[in-house]
Amino acid sequence: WRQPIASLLERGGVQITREEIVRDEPTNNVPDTIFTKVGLQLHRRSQHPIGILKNAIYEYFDSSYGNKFKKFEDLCPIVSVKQNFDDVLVPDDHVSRSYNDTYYIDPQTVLRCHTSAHQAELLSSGYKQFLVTGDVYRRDSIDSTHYPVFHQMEGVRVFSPSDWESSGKDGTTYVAEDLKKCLEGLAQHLFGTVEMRWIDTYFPFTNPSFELEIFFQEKWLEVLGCGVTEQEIIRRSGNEENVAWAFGLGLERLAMVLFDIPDIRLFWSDDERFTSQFKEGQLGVKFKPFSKFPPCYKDMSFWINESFTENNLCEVIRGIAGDLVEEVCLIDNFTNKKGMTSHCYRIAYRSMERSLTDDEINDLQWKVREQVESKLKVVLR
Ligand code: FA5
Ligand code: MG
Repeated sequence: WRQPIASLLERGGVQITREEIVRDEPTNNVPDTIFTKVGLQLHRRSQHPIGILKNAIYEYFDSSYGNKFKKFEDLCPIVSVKQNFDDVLVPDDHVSRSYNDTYYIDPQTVLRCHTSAHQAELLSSGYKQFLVTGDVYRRDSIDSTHYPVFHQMEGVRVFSPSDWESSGKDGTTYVAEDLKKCLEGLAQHLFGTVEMRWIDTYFPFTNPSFELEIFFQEKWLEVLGCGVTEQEIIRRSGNEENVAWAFGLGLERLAMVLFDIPDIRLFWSDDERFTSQFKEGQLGVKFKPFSKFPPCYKDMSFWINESFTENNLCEVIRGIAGDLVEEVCLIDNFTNKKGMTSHCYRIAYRSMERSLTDDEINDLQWKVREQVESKLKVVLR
């Protein structure tokens, strides 16, 4: 199932041609490494940790809300800028709209960067409780918990005045409390007990907004964002008097905690030593690493220019090394008297499946140096 696609992509109900995504036009920034992931729909594989987790979350919602949540898991990941940003009130100058953060197919069309892209339309269609699961795409840095393609589940629940009136609370307070109760219940359903905390945050489409973090491998890991839906979104959907909550879960992050999966790249592995460890419906199984091959570190320093960004660097490296790159980390940064800024990055190469030879890594690093220089127009030191 990981065969690169020649020209037509027809999997999991998504039918897209390569030309539709990787277009030869200046505004298109979708590389082949991303195109080959479109349509794979890990969330619809019942033996894959992402699919197992999705089903466990469905189970929680079905049993807590008597099957009232309508489920969508096959909405096309190619959406308009309007759906992805405008409809959820993302301001015109918000960083997430930039070509540095989002994959653009053309100036009006993107690979969705969150499942929130479907919120407004579903609300306008009259759905009051729904879950949207899907693959989402982001230009991002490289480490064990970030990947340019990952999966989210969006949940939305709309309340009408009769739901909160008798509580003596205002709609927003009531709905925010219900949201936290719902997600704490979900965490308990999935984990039993787990160390977690709420953080106040900002999203353009919710107010108030929160993030949930879970303690994992000695660090706090952000697993979801949520909040009370901005009233403007509700108003536009024609339910002025109602109040709603919404959340967006990062399924890989939750699955990492749940199954003890140490690196996000593993979700894309078709190595049987990974895939055979997971069974449909089995939630508690802890992943047993079948290898921990030593990483190999390579440093590179260069003078940056105005257009340099870390996301561009990471994409060049990913384009050459694919999933053999584990982490890209800025380890030194200084500006000289002439005002030139130098960055030194440490690249960690490591395969999840086998040991890499020195020759192989040197060859990768050589190509990385070449392309970083030619594509990013930086000056190697
Ligand atoms: C959002 O995407 C919001 N749309 C979530 C939301 C929905 C908020 C509805 C309010 C209401 P954020 O960018 O924080 O928020 O991403 C949500 C989750 O996706 C994160 O908590 C994290 O678990 C996961 N995530 C984000 N970036 C990556 C990445 N590069 N790799 C893997 N998981 C990621
Ligand atoms: Mg976040």
